[in-house]
Amino acid sequence: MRNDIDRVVLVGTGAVGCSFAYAMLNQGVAEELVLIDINEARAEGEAMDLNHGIPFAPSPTKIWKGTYADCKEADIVVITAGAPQKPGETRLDLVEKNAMIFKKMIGEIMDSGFDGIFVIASNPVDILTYVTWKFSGLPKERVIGSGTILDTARLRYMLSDYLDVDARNIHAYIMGEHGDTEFPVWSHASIGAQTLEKFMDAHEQYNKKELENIFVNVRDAAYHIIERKGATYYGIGMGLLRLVKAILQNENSILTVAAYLDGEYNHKDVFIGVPAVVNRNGIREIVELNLSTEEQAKMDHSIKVLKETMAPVLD
Ligand code: 6V0
Repeated sequence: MRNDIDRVVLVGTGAVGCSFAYAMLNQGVAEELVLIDINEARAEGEAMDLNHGIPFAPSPTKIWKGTYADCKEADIVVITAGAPQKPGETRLDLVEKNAMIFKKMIGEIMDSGFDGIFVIASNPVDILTYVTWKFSGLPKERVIGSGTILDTARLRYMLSDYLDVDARNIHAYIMGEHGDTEFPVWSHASIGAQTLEKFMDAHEQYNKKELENIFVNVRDAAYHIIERKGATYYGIGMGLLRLVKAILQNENSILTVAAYLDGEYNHKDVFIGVPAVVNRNGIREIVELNLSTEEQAKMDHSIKVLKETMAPVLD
């Protein structure tokens, strides 16, 4: 790591990786962006194409197709490599395929002398974040999964659309696995500083039964998008940019990311989507909400499913 120049290495220049790279260039958040992909021609082509946007960017970013040796001086390595979900396939179906890819890839990155922060987006993200932590040997604070950052964004957008309030004023989280067992934390949702419940009570056109439909649409959004266009990438690309910016600019922002639980929410030894304070050192702390009994049961279930799925790939 160097203190003067921010370098981000992106491994996986597919749809998600390039949406993130494009967002990075547009917001000028780092001086250097290195692109790595097993398909080297693709990484090279993407670097060329992105470079041609530099005259229009807010500040210059040096972008090139690199190798794992470039990770040595990286502040952050973002991983979006791997097989994507096929129609009808759950994120957990991807586990074995992507865990194998990850073990090899993390080894190569660590061999470079990398000593920064990992940001993982490949699915199943909670499990691959654990695999990254285990095989990198880095402290838990410096391995972060995108977790439910996208699901939370989807919830905020859909609530904003229903309630006709700016999504930036909707404070509501999706927690748990980034996948079928995730859950909304209605007990701590607010619109500005007012509870969601009070806000809805004050407007007779809103029906609380609609909240369940909104959550189901959030949970199943990836399936709906994949059915229509084959993949999802813009939302997560912007979510990754938000996370990387929170790290590089030492923001102490609260984001729902996959973080390592060490007793929080009554669980240990698992990475899962929880609100956490993110800064230049990675995860500063996990924000522990006082979940309702029902929400805690959903968290317990989500962790049980993750641990059961993860066990065979950790040997
Ligand atoms: P894609 O467009 O197929 O891109 C994947 C890229 O990874 C390709 O360019 C591959 O060549 C490359 N790749 C594969 N194996 C290796 C390897 N061993 N080393 C280097 N590069 C490799 O997929 P897409 O970009 O759509 O998705 C990438 C991952 O992100 C998948 O696992 C998705 O499931 C996951 N997503 C995660 C989301 C989240 O919220 N965390 C959201 C959407 C997708």
